[in-house]
Amino acid sequence: MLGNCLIPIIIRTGNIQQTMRILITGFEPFGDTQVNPSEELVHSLADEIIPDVDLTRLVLPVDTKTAPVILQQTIRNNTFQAIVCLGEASGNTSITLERVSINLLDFRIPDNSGIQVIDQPINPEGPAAYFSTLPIRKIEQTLRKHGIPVCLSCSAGTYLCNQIMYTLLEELAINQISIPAGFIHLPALPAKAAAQTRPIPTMSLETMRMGIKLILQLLSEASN
Ligand code: PCA
Repeated sequence: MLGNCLIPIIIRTGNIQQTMRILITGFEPFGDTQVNPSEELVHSLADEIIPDVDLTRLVLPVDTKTAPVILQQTIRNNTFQAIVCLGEASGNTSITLERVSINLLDFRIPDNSGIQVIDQPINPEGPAAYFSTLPIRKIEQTLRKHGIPVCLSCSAGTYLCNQIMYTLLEELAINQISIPAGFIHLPALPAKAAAQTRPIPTMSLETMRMGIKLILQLLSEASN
């Protein structure tokens, strides 16, 4: 006899959606960039609720020694189901989906700790390159459909962004973690163009934010 006890019955209907744990990273300012769009974007996603996405946000230093270690530790201490790393590529006109990272450091300018690495491999024992495992073509089509400028790129450069992309993909490959992961470069923010007389292409934070939200949605839908 249960008396007055109420026994809750939970009835689930339709698809049971899984929450997807995604890591998104940006970089602090560097060189002549006062405000890095990737850092702004990562901060701006704090108040954003993306259905079925559990987002971890991280801003990395532009430091060749510490940035890779911070990223590796974050990956090792968590179980992410997708990882998207962001950085600024001043001069780019579109959200740029990097296809490949190469095993080379060749800095045009020193990093924020004053180190300028020239002609060195990231890992002397590592492969020449790692390819992005993000669904790049699908991302490109989705952004284009929504009127957001997007392009594919075959070079993430030879500075910190390339180093972080290589480190990310190497960490996952060595530990046999098969998740979508890769690097996306962002154009400069309008404030950077306004601060100088030389014309440079820019994109508003709002447009970038729309683009990155669409990418996170697409990753979570693809996993369900
Ligand atoms: N862009 C640099 C490093 C940090 C950033 O935002 C790059 O493209 O390597």
